[in-house]
Amino acid sequence: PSSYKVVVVGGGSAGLAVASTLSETLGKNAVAVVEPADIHYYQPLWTFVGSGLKTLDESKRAMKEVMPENAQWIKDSVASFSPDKNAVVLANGEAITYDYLVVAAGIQVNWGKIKNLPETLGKNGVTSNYSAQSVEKTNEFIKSFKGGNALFTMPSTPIKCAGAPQKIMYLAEEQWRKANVRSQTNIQYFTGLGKIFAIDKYANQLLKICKARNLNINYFTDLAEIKPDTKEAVFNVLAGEAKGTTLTLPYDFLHVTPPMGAPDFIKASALANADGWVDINKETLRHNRFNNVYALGDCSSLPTSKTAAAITAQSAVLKSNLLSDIYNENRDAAKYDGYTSCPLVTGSDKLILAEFSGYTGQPQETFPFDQSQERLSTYLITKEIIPEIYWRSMLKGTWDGPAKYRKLFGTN
Ligand code: FAD
Ligand code: UQ1
Repeated sequence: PSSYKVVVVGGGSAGLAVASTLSETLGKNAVAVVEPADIHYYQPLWTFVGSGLKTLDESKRAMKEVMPENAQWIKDSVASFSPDKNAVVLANGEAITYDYLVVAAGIQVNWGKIKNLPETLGKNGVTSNYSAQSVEKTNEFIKSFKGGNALFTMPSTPIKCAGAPQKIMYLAEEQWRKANVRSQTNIQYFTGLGKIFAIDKYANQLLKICKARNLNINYFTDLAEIKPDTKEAVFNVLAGEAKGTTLTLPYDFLHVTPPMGAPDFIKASALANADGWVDINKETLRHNRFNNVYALGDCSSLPTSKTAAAITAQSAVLKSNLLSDIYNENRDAAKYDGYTSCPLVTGSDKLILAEFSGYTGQPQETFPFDQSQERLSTYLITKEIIPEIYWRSMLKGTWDGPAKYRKLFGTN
């Protein structure tokens, strides 16, 4: 068929969490998922893959294995939206119509915005955990590192998992200490932003760790270019006295977090806000202009940090409001509070589990202890238990995030 009750754009973490419940509730072939990829990745595992604590295989499943049974998988990408006609146009030119649209296409990683990055990635010490193609190289380059300058970058744009650019630094530093190359290694973190982490409670702990472990932080510096011949990284200085100048540093190891942004096909559409994200109400997740359109996850305008953890709470709200539309129930009753989480791995046996609302800036911790302290328990939960929750429950539409445990533990 070319017409569906609900069309979901994207079969990533957000798309499948929503499509599973909707297709189960609405019955066979009422829901279509437009997704071009053969493989679904649990990207949060990539920090562990990059440091050799998990394998890339453990982060992937065949798309056909995770696609909900009752949903129709349309294996193509959406090229454009026609929300006035309730239609999406596929790359093959075909139009698909819907009663309701859910946009869950993720964030676009703009590799090409760093000069020479596409050509140098995966070679001579240049790597990134932000791609399935290069994440194993991170581990390879960490293991073969013999000392020198190790640089880790974080761009000034919004990114997915704002903690990931520094998590890999902590894990690399630990390995270099254990391999006795730490004393001949200079580790530098370059962030395009003015803070190490948005929420002070966690930022304060991270700053202490950086100080204790001699990790040097450079603020308002944005990677612009890689010079592979001389093994140098060029940064734009964004603030301070040197604002407008560049800074060039030699590297022996370079972990890049590329700039990211709204996907081009969304940016070019009537669904976008001025920054290119799908323009939705931050509480109801309903589009601000098209009533039968919803969005969630990394491609949305939701002003909170972009994580799979955030999607656990967002997906519950979206499904509730969309099903209320279909069944003519109380409109927009469910509301998203901005919950998000960032498990900040600081070593192979410890982690700071940041949980907070991006709307209030306040911590929203699940467990009845101070999660800003490095702990083995939260490390093991993140590495072993949350991935199981993801595959067995979140992708099946039955995990609404830890809010009910906050009630149970009395932590909310
Ligand atoms: P995605 O899961 O990226 O899925 C988007 C899907 O849309 C993809 O399958 C893609 O193929 C598809 N798509 C794209 N364009 C089109 C199109 N034109 N038409 C149709 N389909 C399209 N989150 C955490 O919660 N905790 C963590 O510890 C954590 N660590 C991370 C570490 C790394 C290194 C990375 C890269 C991410 C991490 N994240 C973490 C973030 C998390 O992976 C994302 O926030 C989450 O996957 C977002 O889900 P999504 O569905 O919005 O996007
Ligand atoms: C979570 O629910 C989730 O999704 C499955 C994540 O995605 C990777 C997370 O990182 C976190 C922290 C949560 C929250 C769950 C608990 C038990 C605190």
